[in-house]
Amino acid sequence: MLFLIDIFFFMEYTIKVNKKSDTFCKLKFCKTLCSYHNTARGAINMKTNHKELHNWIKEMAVMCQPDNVVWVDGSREQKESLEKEALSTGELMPLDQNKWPGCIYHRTAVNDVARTENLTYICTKRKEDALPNNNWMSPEEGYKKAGAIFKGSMKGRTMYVIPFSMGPIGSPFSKIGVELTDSIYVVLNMLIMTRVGPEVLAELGPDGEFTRGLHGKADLDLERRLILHFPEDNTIWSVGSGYGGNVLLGKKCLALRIASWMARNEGWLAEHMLIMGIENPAGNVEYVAAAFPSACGKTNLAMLVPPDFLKDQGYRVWTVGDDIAWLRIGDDGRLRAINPETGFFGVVPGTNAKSNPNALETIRKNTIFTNVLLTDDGDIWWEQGDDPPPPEGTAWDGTRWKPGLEDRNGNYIHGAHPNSRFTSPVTQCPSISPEWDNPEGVPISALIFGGKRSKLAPLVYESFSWQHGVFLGATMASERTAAQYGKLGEVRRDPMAMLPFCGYNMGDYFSHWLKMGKRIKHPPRIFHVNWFRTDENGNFLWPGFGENLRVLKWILDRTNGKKEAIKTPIGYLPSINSLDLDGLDVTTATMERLVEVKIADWERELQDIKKHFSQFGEKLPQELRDELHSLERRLEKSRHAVG
Ligand code: GTP
Ligand code: SPV
Ligand code: MN
Repeated sequence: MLFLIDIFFFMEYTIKVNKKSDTFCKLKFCKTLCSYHNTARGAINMKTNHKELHNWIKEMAVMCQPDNVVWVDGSREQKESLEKEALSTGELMPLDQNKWPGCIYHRTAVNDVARTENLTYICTKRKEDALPNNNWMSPEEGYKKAGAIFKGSMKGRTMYVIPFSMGPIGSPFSKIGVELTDSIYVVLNMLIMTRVGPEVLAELGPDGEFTRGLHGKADLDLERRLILHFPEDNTIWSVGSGYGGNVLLGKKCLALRIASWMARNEGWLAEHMLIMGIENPAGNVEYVAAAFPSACGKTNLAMLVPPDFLKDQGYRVWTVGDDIAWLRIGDDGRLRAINPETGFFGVVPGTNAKSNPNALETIRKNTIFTNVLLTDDGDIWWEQGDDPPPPEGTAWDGTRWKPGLEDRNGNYIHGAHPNSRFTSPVTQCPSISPEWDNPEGVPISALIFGGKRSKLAPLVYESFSWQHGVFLGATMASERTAAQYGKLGEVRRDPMAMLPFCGYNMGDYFSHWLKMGKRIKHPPRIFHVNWFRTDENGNFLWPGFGENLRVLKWILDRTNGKKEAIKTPIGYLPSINSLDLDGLDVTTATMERLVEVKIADWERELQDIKKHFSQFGEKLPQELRDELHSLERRLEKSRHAVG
């Protein structure tokens, strides 16, 4: 019988189940195994003789017991038929096709609207390889716990097999994954976010390395939800969720947590960074990559529209990526970056013609909208968009909604969830860079860290060296906003914006960054920005959005040795005169506050950094201790100088 199974598995998927195998199918588990060959429409080209891949799919199917196994081939026909199916079951909802051509709507379960960091684990043999920045479980326990939830969870459902590439197929940057999922919503998102199709299997060949991703919705019970990463097995198991970052396994799970592990072993960097090109009036394009924590403005910056004053001079911005960057040292001795994704999974609320016109244009067609407000005539709406609220509709949680609704405590009730998202192809973005899928990546001139700091951090400053830049990244922090739980304004350290995404011990991660710097012949300079400094009334001092280009201009001028800077204890700062502020309505007094370095505040910050560093113990690289002491000395000196 085993022999029979093997024969079947080496056959192409176009072969229909014949009479003989029909009897065979009556045997235990064989329903699943036979339908493995019984292809979906359009999956004709999905052939592979990768034995390990077949064995793994078989094993997972035996565990999850789906009724069918269907290969996803990236074809338009299959996409359309899956959409139709999901619309018929209510998994997706239609939108007015005149207003939103090619767009569909999805609502997640009410308890399933954001990544669940508390249920996300790194499962390594040794605990210290994952701590202190991750939840840890042993691989045995992880497989056992999640396995018990997966067991039989796909009965009555179809298991889709999605072979995908993160990065251009065949690029030295790229990695291949295969996601098994019982969610059509996941399939449709993956088709936008990653490269899917027979080319991926061809690239994989008979024995290529791939990330094994298993996702199952199970019963969407918060108590039975686990997002597990097994970096030693190149495996991800995600069960009990249907929300973006938990289930689109190519994104945070592979492209950051698993990839950061691979990157350390292979000598590159996998980062939570946008990538953008800035074209000057002479037509030269220079690229920067920037790491800001979730919901701190990566998508906005990546799609920046220059203010008229700079546009008229000939400045242009090119979007390469808005969330993830994979960086390698090129033959030219520069750091080069690719965006491994092919889509944007962006925050909807707050997207309007003023804040992000390019995003607005991007999401007009062929977009999946998740958890925004749905009107009865197939239109959608979100807070801080351009349109006034509709008289009524259905909110993200499925309840009836109308403007002015308040809860018992008088709080505003949202129509769209604050973390509602759009999924759109990057190619629809008006500012998409012609280099966005260059398999060699783009050369990076500057790396930028940033977060929301209402008080402390100046608008922009430059590190003294790569090592000092790593210190800036390792100590960066962001304040909790009203939308997050925890104490309002409380500072959370989020090194390199990777706290929820670094798949291994963060002390080792800092060491890896330091090592990388030594290997790059022409390293990019490292900067820190903060668009979020406020006045006493909580108003932003800096206009932000398009005007951020003025800061990027200063950054690039610095990397080209063109602008003077003022040396302060925390780094190099621009003098107000060195920033191009023409045509900008910001007073000199405000500018002075934006670049102010208050020594007393930084001394308090220093104490907090010490606490932050102490959690890494022995793993904290000596270089970062040195940087801490140097900062302490510079602050002391400066305090004495001031008197
Ligand atoms: P993730 O997709 O979760 O990783 O988020 P992101 O980093 O891409 O954040 P996004 O660009 O979606 O922005 C989040 C919020 O920051 C939005 O509410 C924006 O309005 C706000 N924001 C972005 N840029 C600026 C800025 O320059 N100034 C101010 N004041 N707010 C900004
Ligand atoms: C983030 O939270 O950083 C996101 C959204 O980009 S998710 O894909 O859910 O992680
Ligand atoms: Mn993100």
